[in-house]
Parts: sequence; structure tokens; C-alpha cells
Amino acid sequence: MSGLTALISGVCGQDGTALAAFLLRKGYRVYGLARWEPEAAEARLPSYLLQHDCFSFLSGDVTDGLFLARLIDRLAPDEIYNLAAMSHVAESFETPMATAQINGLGVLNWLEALRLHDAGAAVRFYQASSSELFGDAPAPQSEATPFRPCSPYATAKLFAYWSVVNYREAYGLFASNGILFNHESPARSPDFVTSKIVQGAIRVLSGRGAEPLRLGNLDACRDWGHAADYVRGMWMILRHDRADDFVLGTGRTHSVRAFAEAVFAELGVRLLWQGEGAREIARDAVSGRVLIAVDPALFRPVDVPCLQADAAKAAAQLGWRPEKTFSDLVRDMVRAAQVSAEGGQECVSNVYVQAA
Ligand code: F7E
Repeated sequence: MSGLTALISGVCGQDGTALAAFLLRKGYRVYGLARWEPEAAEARLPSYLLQHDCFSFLSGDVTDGLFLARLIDRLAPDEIYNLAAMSHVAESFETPMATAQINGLGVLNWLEALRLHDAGAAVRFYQASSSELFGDAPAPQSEATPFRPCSPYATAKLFAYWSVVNYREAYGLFASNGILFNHESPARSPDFVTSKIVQGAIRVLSGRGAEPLRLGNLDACRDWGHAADYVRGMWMILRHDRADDFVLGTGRTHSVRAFAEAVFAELGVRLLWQGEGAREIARDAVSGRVLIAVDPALFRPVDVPCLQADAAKAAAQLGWRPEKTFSDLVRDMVRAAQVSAEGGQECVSNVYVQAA
């Protein structure tokens, strides 16, 4: 047993549930924080966590700094993982103020609470920074690449990133940024393109939905890894002998179009692309049926063109390397979605968190 106590904000999300399960297996006492009321949180948390003796759920909001200060006082955590965020890049263009409050000032609330606490410097603080910080900076991107954020989501995360660095340098806080590239899993919400494609492909091919799957920018390239590798990386960043900032990613990049091809191939269908831009479609190469259509309403005001990690620093200093490949990710997501489509969602999320 580690005997350590961790506090995870944003515990109901993909990373929060997987990290909580990972730390519980390491013998941590885990407090999971989210803005949901307990009944709503219970609906989002896998029973593996809810039934675990060393896991407790807490309702609360990172925009309330005094609440965070009292929480640190009461729980005396050894580690804080700040995963709470408005995480939808497209939506951030519609809600820039709320995004700045949660993704920017929310982080400052944690840092101030730690600075003002007698034991704050002994608490290890992890900030979920993002490859979105790089925006349209040329790939591959490492810790040395200048940031070029392209959305209200990313500009708020930029403020948070530099606040972490500033509080580390100014006040000696053990505060680290994990600059994580896209990471997905069977628990990913269909608000994100990978899960939308997986669930959409199963729906379209089942014949239940006659409508093709509608997607936005097919040319965007992302460095997609498996979330299980990334929650392990978060923990490795906080167990490092000093606070620092690390890029975590696979080093490989694929377009949205290539991700769709891989998903349909996993389901036994070869796609045939036709047309360009807003008129592009993908047909089943055998039947000719239209399976995917571009919907310009899904284009973002500005999109990040290509993300590809150079995670050499994490490999050299933490010994972190992703264990799961792109093919593993696609297969895991497709299999889980097939089980879920047959009514086994709770089973899927429990299997997923326990495997993380
Ligand atoms: O979009 C394009 C879209 O929403 C990926 C978050 O976890 O990772 C995530 O941010 C790409 C973009 O993720 C659709 O335009 C095309 O180019 O899956 P996404 P994201 O924006 O990269 C980073 C690292 C984070 O930090 C974020 O919190 O796919 N795309 N068609 C689409 N995207 C969506 N969502 N839906 C579409 O229909």
C-alpha cells in the first residue's frame, strides 16, 4: 500500500475514472471531485470506483477558490491531479468566458490555495495541459516548441500552463504540466471525433440509421494514443524527483479520414472517398452506399492542422513510453462499442477502468 492520498478533479471524465482506478490499485486513498451532484456523478462513475472502500466522491467546482482551499485543509492530499476542464475545443468558441473561468482561473485557484497553505509546497500538483497549446506550430512538437494556441480552449490552457510554471518558480510549489496529446479509449464521449466515428460506424452499418455519419474537417491530423498509457504518465510525472513539464504522445499522427478508414476496416468495410472539401463523401467500396458525408456546420472557426508529439524528454527522464498502438486503440474502441450497442455499457466502463 502506498499510504498516499490523491485528490482528482474532473473525476467523472475519461481520464478521471481511469486515473482513480490506477491509483486505487497502487494503494492510494482517492478523493474524486466533480461539479455534479452525487446522484448525477453516480450515473457517470463506474461501479468499480463507487464500491471501492478507498474511493470517495465529492461535489465541488474549481471556480470556487475558497472551497478548494478548505478541501486541501480537510483532506491533506499528497497529490492533486487537476483534470477538471471544459474540454470541448469546438464548444469553447461559443463559451469563451466560461472556458477561461474553468480552464484558466480554475487552475489559478488551486495554485493560490496551495501557496497560502502551510503545507502547500509539500503537495504535488499535476495540471492537465494539452497539445492544443501548440496550435498551428510545425510538427513534431516538444517542450521546446513555441506555443501558438488556436481556440479559446487553448488560450485558457495557455494561461494555466504559465501559471503553473510561474508558481513553481516564484513560490517553490511542486507543480507540473503534463502536455498530453489526444488520448482516447472506450470511455471517450462521442463529442470527440474518435468515439463519434466508432459509434457512428456501428450505427450506420447496423442499418438502423439510414443517414450517413456526418463529420467536419477530415484533413486534421492528430497524435492519438490510448488513455491507459496517459494516466500512467500523469502519475509518473508527479512521482518524478522534481516538478517539471512533459510532453506525452505516441510520435505518430493520422488524419481524421485515416481514423475513419481504420474503424470501418475493423468492421470489415473498405471506404472509397469521392469529392473534395465540403462535398467529400465516403462510400462502401463494395455496395456503393454512402457511409460518411462532410458537414460544413462542423468546421471550426480555426482548426489545429497537425499534432505529432516528440516525447523524447518523457522517455529519457521518466522512462515513459506508450505501450498501446494505434491499432490497439481502434480495436479496443470498436470492440467496446459493439458490446455497448448490445446493452453492456456498464460492463464496458468497468472493464476499461480496471485495465487502465
Ligand atoms: O477533434 C476534427 C476536429 O474534438 C479532433 C480534447 O480532448 O484533444 C481533444 O481536442 C479533430 C479536430 O479533439 C469532427 O475539427 C472532424 O481537428 O476529437 P476532437 P480535439 O479538438 O483535438 C486535445 C488534446 C484536448 O486537450 C481536448 O480537450 O477532429 N473533426 N469532424 C471533428 N471533431 C469532432 N469533435 N466532431 C466531428 O464531427
